Amino acid sequence: MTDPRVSRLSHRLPELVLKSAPADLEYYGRDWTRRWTPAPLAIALPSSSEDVQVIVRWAIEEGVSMVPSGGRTGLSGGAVAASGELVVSFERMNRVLGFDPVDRILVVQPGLILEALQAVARGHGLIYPVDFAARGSCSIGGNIATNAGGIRVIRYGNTREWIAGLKVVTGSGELLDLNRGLIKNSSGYDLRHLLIGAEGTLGMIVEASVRLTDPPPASNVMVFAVPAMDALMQVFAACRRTLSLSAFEFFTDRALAHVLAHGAQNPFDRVSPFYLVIEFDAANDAQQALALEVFEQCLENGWVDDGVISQSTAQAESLWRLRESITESLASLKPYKNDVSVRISAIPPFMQAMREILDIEYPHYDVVWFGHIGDGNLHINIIKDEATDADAFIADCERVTLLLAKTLATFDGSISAEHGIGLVKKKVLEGTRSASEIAMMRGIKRVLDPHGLMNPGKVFDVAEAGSRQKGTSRD
Ligand code: 2HG
Ligand code: ZN
Repeated sequence: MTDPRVSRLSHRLPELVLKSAPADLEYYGRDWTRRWTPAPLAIALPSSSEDVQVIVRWAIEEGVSMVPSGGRTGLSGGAVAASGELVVSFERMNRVLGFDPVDRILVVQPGLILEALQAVARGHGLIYPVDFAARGSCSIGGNIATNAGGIRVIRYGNTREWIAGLKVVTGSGELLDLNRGLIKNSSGYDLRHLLIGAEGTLGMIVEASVRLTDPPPASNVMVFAVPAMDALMQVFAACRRTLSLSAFEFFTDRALAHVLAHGAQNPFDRVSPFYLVIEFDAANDAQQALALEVFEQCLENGWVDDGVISQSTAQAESLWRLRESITESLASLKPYKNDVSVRISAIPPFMQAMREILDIEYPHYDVVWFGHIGDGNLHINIIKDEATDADAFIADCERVTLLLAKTLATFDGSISAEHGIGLVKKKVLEGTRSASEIAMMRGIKRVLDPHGLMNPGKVFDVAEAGSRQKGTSRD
């Protein structure tokens, strides 16, 4: 039997697509974290901003919380609906609304899949440069809500850099039209930037103006096998001095073992503890020659054991697969994910400090390091052993995350570089943001979401710990 609140919504918006079959609740209620049991009230699939406004007004009257939903590829539980929320899926709002070649701005709906957006940009002779492995499933709305980063941040920055305007429905049902594609706009607070990275806790993005840019020159990819942790950033310095980098990524032998077991091709004959994937401009012979010079310099200095430089597009793709398929190769093992960042200059001592903690704390788990080392962003995935049960494993990882957060604080780092806080990192937000910053965030939420219905329980609880809490997580 349909919940009477859902019937009233359907009555108010007869055209609205609503789903509440058990398989739909399961599918739309979870994200890639796979940790929480989905339990949404229902799924609404609006087709316009007006629909979203009607939904929010209904939610206020009924006191129903809402979870905005894109591709649900998030790794922090930001799109999880586990406590009777209405999931507002933007799946049907996935159109390109316009393109202006002078402004080089593409206006899109939030449900547009990143890969489709990139293809539209290429069709206009331009690119949308934010890119990552989940491109085929994640949506631009979700990318904006988490200020997603990815593999080319070193050259192009995060999603935030590319958002020229946003239309947003706030928690009071108001439609805001923020920045409107302007390059220059010094007229007070830039609310657009508050919404970017807010994980849907302040409002729902219903339209985005996305900036495009010129395609880069032809590039090439090389993978270096690196014998020691210390050498990683020596190689970085050498590459950055000489080459024009568009990606500088790393992974360990453990990550390689998982991707090889998952079907990737190993370009090396022997195992090294670390690997670097380096993408650089290679539009002519001189630029290619520079890459070889850097490689030789790294070999001479003992920073690199071996290396492979791609000779074709197919080989470049196969080298990229070594890095890009890590998440997928680990997915069935349900790893506990860390997504931490420090300033690039702090990477060597920070990695050393992390390694000491992890060696002591996780002697029996498989610890898989990889990430965007050229941006100061490390992903450390922890994989449970067979003997430990799932709840004990999470409890153990959360205990160690508190230790990591303390170490991060000494390096002025962040507990979430690009995945967001969601539910997974909520307990350690204080490790990264001061108490007064968090109090201000709560204040901002009260202004934009006065009824506390926008993705409640994500990032932080509405009420401070100790007072009555309105949250959705079971953690
Ligand atoms: C990546 O860089 C993604 O591949 C996913 O941010 C990282 O699975 C992860 O921990
Ligand atoms: Zn990443």
